[in-house]
Amino acid sequence: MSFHDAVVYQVYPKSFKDTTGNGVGDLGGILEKVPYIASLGVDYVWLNPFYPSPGRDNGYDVADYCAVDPAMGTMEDFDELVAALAEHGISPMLDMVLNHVSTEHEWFQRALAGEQRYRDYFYLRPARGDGPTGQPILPTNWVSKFGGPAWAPFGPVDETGRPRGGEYYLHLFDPGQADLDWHNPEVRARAAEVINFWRSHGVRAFRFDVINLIGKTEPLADAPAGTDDRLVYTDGPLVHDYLHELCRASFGQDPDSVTVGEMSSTSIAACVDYTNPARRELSMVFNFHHLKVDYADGQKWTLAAADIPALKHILNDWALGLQAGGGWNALFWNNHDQPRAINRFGDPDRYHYESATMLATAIHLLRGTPYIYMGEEIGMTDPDYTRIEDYVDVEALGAYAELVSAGHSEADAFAIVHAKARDNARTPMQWDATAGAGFTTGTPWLRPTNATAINVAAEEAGGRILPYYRRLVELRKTEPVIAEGDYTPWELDNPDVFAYIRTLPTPGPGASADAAGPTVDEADAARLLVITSFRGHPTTVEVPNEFLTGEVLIGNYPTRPLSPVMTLSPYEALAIIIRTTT
Ligand code: TEU
Repeated sequence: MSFHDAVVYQVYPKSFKDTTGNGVGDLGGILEKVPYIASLGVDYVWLNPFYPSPGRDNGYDVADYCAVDPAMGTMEDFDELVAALAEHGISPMLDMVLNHVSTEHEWFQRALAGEQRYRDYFYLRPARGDGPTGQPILPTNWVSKFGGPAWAPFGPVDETGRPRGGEYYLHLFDPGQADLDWHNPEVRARAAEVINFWRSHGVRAFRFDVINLIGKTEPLADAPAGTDDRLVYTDGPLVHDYLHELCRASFGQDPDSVTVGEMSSTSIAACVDYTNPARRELSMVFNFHHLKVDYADGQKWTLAAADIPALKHILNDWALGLQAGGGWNALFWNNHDQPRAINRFGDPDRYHYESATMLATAIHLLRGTPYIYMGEEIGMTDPDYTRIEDYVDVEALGAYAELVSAGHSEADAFAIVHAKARDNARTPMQWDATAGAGFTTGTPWLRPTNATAINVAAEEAGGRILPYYRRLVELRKTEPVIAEGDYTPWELDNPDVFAYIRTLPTPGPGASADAAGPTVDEADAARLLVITSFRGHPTTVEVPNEFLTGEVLIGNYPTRPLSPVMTLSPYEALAIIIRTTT
């Protein structure tokens, strides 16, 4: 499949490069940096939303799906960017936020005006009576992922805060993001129209935001007491029907289309079905289970050391599960919603280079499609913010308020937000050591943190992280075992080391149902042993005898003789290949 040897670079437009001096990134800034993006060797650039938006959720509250926010530029700027990327063989991947729409979008406004056609685009429900203290019992007991109830008054409210029209609308995220009712065929048709509009601008790759929330089972029902309400509305069976319909009506008409679904709180079984090519739904999925191993009791807004054994078992289970079902995984540590992985799973203070490159090796040589989030290729870290006022994200500020109201001290609440906030990943791209980090000549919307030490210019002038990432991207294209080889675990019970073996050609049928893989040239027959230590102290790993005569394909420490039991240095990564051409 065309995307098996691809690598995706994620650009958060608001923080990538500002060309107007207003302190906010724009499309012109991305255009300016196309040569840099091309120098990474990547194939796609995922652009977070740049559409007109009130900005309550940094663009994920879309007010017009088929336009460019004037603060980001013009449609001509976008078309110019597409052409410039194409000159380097790179395709844009656009972010489709179709589970919900801004309450300032025309559709919601016309629903508020009473037009039944548009009222039917949304989940509008009456309260279910009054609770014991006289408060309204909302249509379901669901909560917003940004805090508070998931239902808000639809239209003007009376002096008690109840909607005069007696209806509430569903918003699984911010109240400014109204969930669209995908049971309505017209909503599904409008979604296809949006995608086809961007296809008409040459776009062939799409990322679908929380797309496994569009199949909410009717009638909407409470989550049983004490259970996670996400289980009630996530991964509904209708999601598969709607994705297949969307594929046929839009992106599936292009043989070179590539799609990725962001799957919140999902399962391996569901993701096999979302991504097995025979089902014509999506190309691949993001899942987040591996990024919850530093959550206490599964709760994000807590502090807990990363559980490395759990992490490697999750990576392993997902690799085996999708492989067995012929599915395909997006491989990532970082994105615009996650604190930076180098802070969560590495030690950027004592082992900056080793942590960054070990983490990269761990996923870039896995079975799946790797994503590089802007800045991780130069080892960018979380910011050294010291006050809650440094943070702006709606989710983080909501969490801080809830933590304080739940009895946490302001210092403890800040410490949790400081570790978990999405803003940590959204600080401006650090291009050089100047005051605005080369991002802006104005005042950046978020303060860069350590650009004097960590920036593109420094990496280009002799750094070791950026060259290492470029090598990993290159290897995915030059060593077919990486893109197409089967995955099997190695030393799965080693609590410190995540290791695995890739094999090409894949063993007989049944090991990997991915029948869509290309035929394999015997010259590409190989086995690859990948070893990554997730510890800041020496650890040991066994090396299978067959690899002792192998070639070290890539590693982040000076090579040394291979031995049956090796002591790994802190955050060491090592990949050994043996050519098995018969
Ligand atoms: O994120 C989905 C989501 O669940 C996020 O809340 C994210 O997983 C969480 O913050 C991690 O702790 C998508 C977008 O990526 C995010 O930026 C949007 O805020 C959200 O959907 C609503 O569109």
